[in-house]
Amino acid sequence: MNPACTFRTRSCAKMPGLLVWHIDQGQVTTWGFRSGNRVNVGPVHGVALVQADGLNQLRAPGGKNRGDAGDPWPGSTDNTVFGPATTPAALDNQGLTAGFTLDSIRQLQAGGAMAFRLTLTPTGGVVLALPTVNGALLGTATLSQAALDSLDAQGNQNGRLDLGDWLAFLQAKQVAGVAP
Ligand SMILES: [Ca+2]
Ligand SMILES: [Ca+2]
Repeated sequence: MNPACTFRTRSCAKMPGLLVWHIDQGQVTTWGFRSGNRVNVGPVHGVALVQADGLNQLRAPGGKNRGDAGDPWPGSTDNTVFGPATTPAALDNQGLTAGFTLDSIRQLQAGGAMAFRLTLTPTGGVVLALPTVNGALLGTATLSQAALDSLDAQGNQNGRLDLGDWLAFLQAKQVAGVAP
C-alpha cells in the first residue's frame, strides 16, 4: 500500500455499516489537525470519508448534505465491494490503485459487528477498461506510457503490449470480481 495514501475502516454505531476513510498522509503531516482544519482544504483532503453510494455528496461545492444512509458500506445502495475498478474506486489521490479490494461487506446481525474480506492487490497500477485495452491492441486507441508499462508489468513482462498482457488483464478483473 502506498505509504502516503492509506485507507482506514471503522464501524459506526450511529448509522449501521462500515465507514471507510481515505487518509492522505502528506496532507496530514503538512497541516496536522490544529490549524483551522487546513488538512481538508483544497482538492486533496487529508481525511475523507469514502461514501459507498459513490455520489460524493459530502464534497459537493455548496452542498448541504451532512451524511446519509448511502455513505456507510454496504449502505442504502447495498454496495458490498470496494476495489480498484468499482464506484467509488480504491485509488490513491494520483488515480493509481491503492493496493487492496474489500468485498463481501456485510453486517453479521442487526446492531452487531461488520465483516468483510480484504484482498491485497498491486499498488500504483493504472485502472483501465476492457474496450480501452482492446483498442490499444488493435491500434485504435493510444495509452499513456504508464498504462502500457502497467499492463506489461502485470502481464508477461516482455516490454511490449500483447495478448499475454490482455489475458492477464482479464484474469485480474475476474479475480477482483469486477466486470472488465
Ligand atoms: Ca451520500
Ligand atoms: Ca507484454
